[in-house]
Amino acid sequence: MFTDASNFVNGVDTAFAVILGFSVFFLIAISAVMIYFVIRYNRKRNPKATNIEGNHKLEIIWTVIPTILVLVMFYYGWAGYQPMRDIPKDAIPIKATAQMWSWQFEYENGKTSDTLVVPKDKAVVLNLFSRDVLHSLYIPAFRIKEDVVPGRNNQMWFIGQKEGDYNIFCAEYCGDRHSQMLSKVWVLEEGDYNKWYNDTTASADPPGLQVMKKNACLSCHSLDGSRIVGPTFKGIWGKTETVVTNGEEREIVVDEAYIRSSIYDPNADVTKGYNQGLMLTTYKDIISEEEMGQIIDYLKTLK
Ligand code: HEC
Ligand SMILES: [Cu+2]
Repeated sequence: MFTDASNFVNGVDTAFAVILGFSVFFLIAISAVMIYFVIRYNRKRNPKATNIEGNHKLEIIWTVIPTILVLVMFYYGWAGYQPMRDIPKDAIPIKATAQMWSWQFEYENGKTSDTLVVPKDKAVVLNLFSRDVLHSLYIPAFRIKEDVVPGRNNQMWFIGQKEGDYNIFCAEYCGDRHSQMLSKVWVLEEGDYNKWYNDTTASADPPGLQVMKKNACLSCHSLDGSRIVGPTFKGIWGKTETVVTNGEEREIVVDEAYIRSSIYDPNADVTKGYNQGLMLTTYKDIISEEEMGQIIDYLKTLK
């Protein structure tokens, strides 16, 4: 737990230890004094209570000492936090996109990955975007967390200092499968990183599947027949289905036009038994005509 996985571990852990230290000290000290008073001043030993009125010396002591203690805690908190806001100019920029319920990382050369791969000992800055709702990118081992807010370009940065893989969580409740919004950071030696970065061999997945993985379609639609948030894609092509259009139920056969409208205008026909409004209101700006064709070709193969 206490490793130097990133450049922020020390600062955050020091602040944590200082505050925890103060808290434990006062827990013990206050409890001890309380127990002592209960015994020393009980009715038998001290039948007549003394009424103390005003004591300037005491007032000053119990104002000044806690003020100093609080400022000490503030100092360590600030010293740990401030460097997080100070993003180095030469940091490697990576675009991090959050969407219900997956992460997507895009590099300067256009390479995309659902795992965050970074070189060891190099500053990396994540430019955070959300396609839908509030998320929060949290890497506990690195001691960093930053909200991902739609319409706002938050940033976070770090230096991975130890090779290995570390968990990424979403730390802002974002709906049904929030707890499955998981990924990893891989910190690689620079040589391995460059090899990974420059390897642009196409993935072995069919193009339609790649498009759907990239756009997190599969966090709501299964390929194996199971129901997640939306209907499964297994056997979808040519299926007869009941949909609700403007409040009216009607039967349709899943064809090209129906799939297009389900993606470009998801709320027009809502599959019976499912909630509307879960897909983005339209994928028009996200999925191109070419990609739409690839998705349709792929869905045809899912018997
Ligand atoms: C956040 C969850 C979610 C995501 C992400 C999502 N969908 Fe959906 N999708 C649904 C739900 C719920 C329905 C059923 C309600 C409706 O028709 O709007 C649906 C319906 C559909 C349908 C109609 C299915 C049928 O059997 O009638 C298609 C086709 C579809 N989605 C394709 C996609 C594609 C392609 C993507 C990725 C670009 C995607 N969806 C992303 C939740 C999602
Ligand atoms: Cu999330």
